[in-house]
Amino acid sequence: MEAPPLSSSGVASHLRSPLLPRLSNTGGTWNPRKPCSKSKKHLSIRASSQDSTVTLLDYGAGNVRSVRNAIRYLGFDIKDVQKPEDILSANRLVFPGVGAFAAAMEVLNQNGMADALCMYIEKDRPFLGICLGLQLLFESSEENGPVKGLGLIPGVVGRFDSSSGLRVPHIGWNTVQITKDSGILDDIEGQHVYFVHSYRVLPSDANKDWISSTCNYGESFISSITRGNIHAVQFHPEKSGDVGLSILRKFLNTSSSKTKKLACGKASKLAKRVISCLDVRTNDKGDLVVTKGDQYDVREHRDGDEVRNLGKPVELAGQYYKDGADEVSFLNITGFRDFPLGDLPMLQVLRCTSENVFVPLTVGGGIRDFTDGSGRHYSSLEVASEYFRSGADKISIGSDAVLTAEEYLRTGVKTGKSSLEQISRVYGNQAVVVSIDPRRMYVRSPDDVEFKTVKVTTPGPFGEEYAWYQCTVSGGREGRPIGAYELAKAVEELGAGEILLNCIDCDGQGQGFDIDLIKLISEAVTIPVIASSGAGAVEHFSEVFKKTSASAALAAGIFHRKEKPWWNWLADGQVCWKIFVLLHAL
Ligand code: 1PR
Repeated sequence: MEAPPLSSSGVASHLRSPLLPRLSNTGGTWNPRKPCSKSKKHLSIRASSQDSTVTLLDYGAGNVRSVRNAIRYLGFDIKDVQKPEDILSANRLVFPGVGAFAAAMEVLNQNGMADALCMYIEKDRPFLGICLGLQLLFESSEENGPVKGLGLIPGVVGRFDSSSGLRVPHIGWNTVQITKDSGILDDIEGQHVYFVHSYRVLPSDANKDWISSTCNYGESFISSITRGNIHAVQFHPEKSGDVGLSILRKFLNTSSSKTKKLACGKASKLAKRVISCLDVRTNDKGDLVVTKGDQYDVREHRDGDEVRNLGKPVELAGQYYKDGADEVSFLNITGFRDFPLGDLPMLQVLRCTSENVFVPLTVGGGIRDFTDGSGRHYSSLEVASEYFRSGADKISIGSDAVLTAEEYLRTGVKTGKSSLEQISRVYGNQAVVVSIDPRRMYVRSPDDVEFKTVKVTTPGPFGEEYAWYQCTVSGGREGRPIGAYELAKAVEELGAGEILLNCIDCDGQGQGFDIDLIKLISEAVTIPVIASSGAGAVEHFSEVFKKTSASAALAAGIFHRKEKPWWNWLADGQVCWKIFVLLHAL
C-alpha cells in the first residue's frame, strides 16, 4: 500500500517495529541510495537450517499483522529481521511493503537493509514481496517523487490515471492473467485476489522477462513478477481468502512449487464486493455484542428495551469469512461517546478476528482527538494506529469527518490537522473510509435548499419530487448543515480513499438500497463508494450494481437473519458471495 510521505524521520514514532530503534535520523531529506551492487562486499549469504521459520522484513511503516497471522496460520514461525545479516541468513524472506515508497526506501537505506536485500535477491534466495514489496524492486517511483528504488527490475512505478473517471485507489477483488510459469500462482487463473493500491508498474519490453501475471484496471499493469526463486505480487495474498493462503502456502513450501502448464488468459474485471457489516456495542449487561438497528434504533422496544443481541463479534466475523464475505466491517456504534482506547474489548475483537479472517477488515467508531479524565490527550492518529496495530486494514471515520468537511467548506483551507488528513497522510488514503449517515429530506424544488438535490424515484409524503440528504453525527442523533453530496466531494479532496454510504431511512428495512442517493454520490466522486443500508434480498444487490456505479455493497441484517430464502437456496447454507453476486448482478 502506498501513502504520501511520513514525518520528517520517514517513519512516524507510533509505527515502531523491531528495526526502528536502530535507525539514525537523516533529517528527513530524501537521499538516493547508491546502486546496491557496489556497497555490499562485507555481506555474505548464509542460509539457516530452521525449515519452519520464515524471515519477515517489517520496517515498521504500517500493519503487517495480517501477513504474520497468515504465516502462523499456515504453521510457520516468524523471525523478524533486526539487522542486515538476518536477511542474508534467511531460508525464505517475506517482504510485505506498506506505507509510502520514499519512506520505505529511506528506512532500508539507512540501516543497510537495501544492500542486503539486493544481495539476497541477486543470489536467487526464496523471496516474496507483497504490494510495495513488489514496487520497491523497480528502478523508481513517481509517488511523491521521483524516488529511486532498489533498481533490480527495469520500470517506473506510476499512479493510475483517474482523469478519465477511473476510480483510484484500485480497491477490491480482481483476476490476473498468468503470463509465465510461476510455482506460486499455479491454479489461480480466473480466481479473484484482493488489490488495494494507487500506484502500479506497466509492462514493457525491458521488464517482460520478469512478469508472471498482469491485471486489467483501466490498463494492463504488472500484478506479479517471478524469476527463479524471486516472487513479488502487487495484490495481497494475506487478504485474498483461501486463494491467497494457497499462494502463500506454495511459497512457504518451496519444494512444492512445480512448473505447470499455463491456463489460457481471460480479460479480468474488478469484481463488485459484498461486505458484511457488524455493528458492535456494549449491551446493558456490559457484554460486547453484535447488534442491528431499524433506522439506527437498536433497542427491542419489548423485553425491557434491551439492546438487540445478535451474537458475538469474533464468532460472527469468522462465520462470514468462511461463508465467503469479500470484506468484514466492524462499526463501534457507540464510539462517538465511549472513547475506543478505553474500549479495549473492541481492540481484542480485532486481534482475535485477524488471526483467522483473511479478507480486509475495516473498523470504525470514535476515531477523533480525545482528552481523557486525567487530562491525557490522544490524537485521532493514535486511535487509528491502535486499530491498525490490532489488525484493521482500513479505519472508518464518521462524525469527525462531517465536522472536518464543514470547516473545510467554510474556510476553503486544508489544515492538514484533521483526523482524515493525518491518517490518510500516514497510512495512505486506501486505508481511510468515510462513513456517511445521511437522512432523506424531501423538498418541492431544488431552489428550496442550498444543498444538492435529486429528483426522487418515489415522491415524498406530500408529493415532493426532490430530496437532499442531510448528514448526521453521533449515530444519527444530530443533523448537520451539510448534504451528503457536499460532504462526499469535500472528504475526497481531504484524502478519503473510500465512502461508506449509509442511509438512515433504509437502514434495517430490507426494502432495498436508496438508489437515488447512491447514484448521486457515486457519480460525484472518483473514489470507490460502498452502498449500504436496506438490503433484504439477493435482487437488491443486483439492482444497486446495475443501476449505480457503486464499487461494493454492504449489508448487515440480511446476513444476521438467516431465515431469508436465499440462505437455504445456496448449497449447504454456504453463501459464496463473490459467486452469487457475479451470477445475479453482473
Ligand atoms: O461517528 O466516527 O463514531 O462512527 C460511528 C459509526 O457507527 C458510523 O459509521 C455510523 O454509521 C455507525 N453507527 C452509529 N450508530 C449506529 C446505529 O445503528 N445506531 N450504525 C450506527 C450504522 C449502519 C450500517 C448498517 C447498514 C446495513 N449502521 O453500517 O450496518 O445500514 O444495515 P442493513 O443491511 O441491515 O440495512 P463515528
